[in-house]
Amino acid sequence: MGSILGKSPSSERGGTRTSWHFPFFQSHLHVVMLGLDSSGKTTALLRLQFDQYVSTIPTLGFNTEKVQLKEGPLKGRTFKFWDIGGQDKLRPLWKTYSRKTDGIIFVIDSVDDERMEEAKMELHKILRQPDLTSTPLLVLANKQDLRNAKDPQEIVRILGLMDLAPSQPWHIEATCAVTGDGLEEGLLKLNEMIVQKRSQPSRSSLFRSKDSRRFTASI
Ligand code: G3D
Ligand code: MG
Repeated sequence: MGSILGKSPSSERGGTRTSWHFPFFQSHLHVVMLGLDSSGKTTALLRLQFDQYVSTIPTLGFNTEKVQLKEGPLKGRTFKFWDIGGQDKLRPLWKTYSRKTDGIIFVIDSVDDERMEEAKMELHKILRQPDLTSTPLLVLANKQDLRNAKDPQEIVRILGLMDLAPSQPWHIEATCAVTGDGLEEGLLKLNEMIVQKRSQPSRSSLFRSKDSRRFTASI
């Protein structure tokens, strides 16, 4: 799995990937965090914000937090995260808060076999929104610390990520929100997809073939 956010020495990161990540002088990136209840959205957000594990209570509406990364290749980059509750009665909110978002993080509980199909249905439903069909998507295959966690390749298959619109850039990252493993790597990929999307002259020229889709499974 990836390293803990903010704990990796910069030398491990190569030290050269800096300014090209930030060609747009925008104060922050707007990112919504979606996923079924208890998948680990709030834990991931608090981990990013405080660089330590913070216990959560079920999110009744949404949390919003601005997080400026202090270390690593994205040092200085600010994300404004909207962590939307995942209980079924709150899911209608997803659409509202996803409008005009720069990126979507969809968190999966990798041991929750029973609700994978439900997660798939909700993911495809939200991505069918006309303004989201080319929005960069980061899937966090969370709870990889637990025995029986499905690996990212299996989750790609179950969620039908290969069937997403060709215009949809996506990436999947294995994570443990409790330790923070994989979160930084995932955000790096999301940032890259956002930057790439913005630097393209038109949406139609982006990610035309399946070959150009983002898929890695780092554990
Ligand atoms: P949500 O915001 O998506 O609804 P939460 O989910 O962040 O509230 O997390 C739900 C539960 O999953 C919490 O446990 C939390 O500690 C746990 N959790 C989140 N991420 C991980 C992970 O990567 N690994 C493990 N083992 N547990 C995780 P409780 O017991 O407080 O309900
Ligand atoms: Mg929550």
